[in-house]
Amino acid sequence: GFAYPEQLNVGVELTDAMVAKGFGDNTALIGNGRRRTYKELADWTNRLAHVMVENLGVQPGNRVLIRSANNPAMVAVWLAATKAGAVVVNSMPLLRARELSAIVDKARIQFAFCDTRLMDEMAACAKTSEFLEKVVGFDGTSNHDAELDRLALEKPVQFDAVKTGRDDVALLGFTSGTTGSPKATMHFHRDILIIADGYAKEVLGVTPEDVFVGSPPLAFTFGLGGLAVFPLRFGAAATLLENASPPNMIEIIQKYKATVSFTAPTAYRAMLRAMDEGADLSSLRAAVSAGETLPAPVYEEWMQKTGKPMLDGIGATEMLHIFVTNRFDDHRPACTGKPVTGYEAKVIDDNGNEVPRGTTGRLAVRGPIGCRYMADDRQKTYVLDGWNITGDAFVMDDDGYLHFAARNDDMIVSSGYNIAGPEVEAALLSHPAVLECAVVGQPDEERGSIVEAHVVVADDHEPGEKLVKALQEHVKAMIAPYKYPRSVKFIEALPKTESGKIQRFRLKE
Ligand code: 3SK
Repeated sequence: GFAYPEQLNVGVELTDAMVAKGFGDNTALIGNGRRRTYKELADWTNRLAHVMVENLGVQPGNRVLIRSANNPAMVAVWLAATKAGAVVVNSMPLLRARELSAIVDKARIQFAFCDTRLMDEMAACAKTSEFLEKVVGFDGTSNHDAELDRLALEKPVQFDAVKTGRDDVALLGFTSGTTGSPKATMHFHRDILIIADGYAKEVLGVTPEDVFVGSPPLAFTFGLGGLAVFPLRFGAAATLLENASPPNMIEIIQKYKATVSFTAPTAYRAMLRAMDEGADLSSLRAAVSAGETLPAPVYEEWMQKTGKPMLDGIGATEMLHIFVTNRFDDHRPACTGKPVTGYEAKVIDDNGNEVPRGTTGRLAVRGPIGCRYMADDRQKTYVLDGWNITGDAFVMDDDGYLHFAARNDDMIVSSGYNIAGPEVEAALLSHPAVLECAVVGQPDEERGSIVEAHVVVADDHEPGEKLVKALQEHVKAMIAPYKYPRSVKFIEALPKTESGKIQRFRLKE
């Protein structure tokens, strides 16, 4: 098991405690062309925490939203708010006002810290919110040219962090689920250390010499773990990229000799092609793949080119991070591996009974971190008898290895983004030309899946290329642009059951 003191503040553990352990001069964060040591990060976060408490009135337990792309300032603001005892929601930079409002309302957010470059949608959300009290800008480029930064420069570099308990909630991880309405999952201070002391230590063997790189947003717990918690827990360095397109990642890997990468198969494919063109990615000692299934050819080509396995893993926002994974010395193609030490896994049928090996069923896991939905009925069906019933269908082979079969719900995973089909449908339905619609995921070589909309056109509108473009633009304007349907098909009527339920599976055929 994991033993942590009763009083624990993860913000302190990842900064001041690292300085006390002798890592003060190690590089902690690299971003916006600058390096920050652990000592600089500790000082920075302490100054910010002073502002949050003294100038803004943040109290322990207050809910705080952070809106930013991945950059060192976002990490510093997260750690500072945690030191101030706040409960933090990290949000994605592409979210629009209506998506932000859903999060703000669900979590009753009182304070928002927003990269000044992303203020428009935040301000639009604040205008209508009954919960938000203060929206304060910070400078994501780390030039200290915003309100939060300017106030921080006046503050001392020591801060008496709030004495949170190890079982106090530190973080809310948002997941849109199948309905598109956001659900918050609560994570304690200790949970954030467990993912590092469990998975990152056991499977990756992180050392202070490591340099991390990757693409998932810090707003997604996959990214927060892989690009902030894991490096900072072990005195390693994290490179943070606002634009983590494959070419940018490849450049950073070569420039900083990155050793551990966290991304999805789409980006690994691009890295393999770059290697063909002469890119030297030999500094990478660990390549973690999650968010989409890892196709066997990508795993095999990586193995052949680097001599090392790509580490496929599966996690969930509900469980904070990866709970089933391949390992350097224990891995197979088209296989997600075995539970992380401390976790158990089984495959069950709809009645909760374990199915025979070789049979597809729902993956259920239990271990040191469990799902806690905030005020959501789904808790009753997600956690049964201490087992967390994930939304994924798996097969366990005769040797106990787990193989992904399908997602049980309507989530579409495209280039590592989780997109709830019903949310895209709602956006489409608000266009006057759409009478009815259904959105499904279609397999795609590049992106794993793409969003495909099947649309029944209203009488007075003409189906055609012009309408496809108009619908795509409409969705991009309503919700985060990455959710737009890349494929739009017009049909006479949607396939439905006798009781009127749309049969989405028939649209996939
Ligand atoms: O597998 C995933 O989608 C996931 C979700 C949250 C955290 C970590 C991972 C790998």
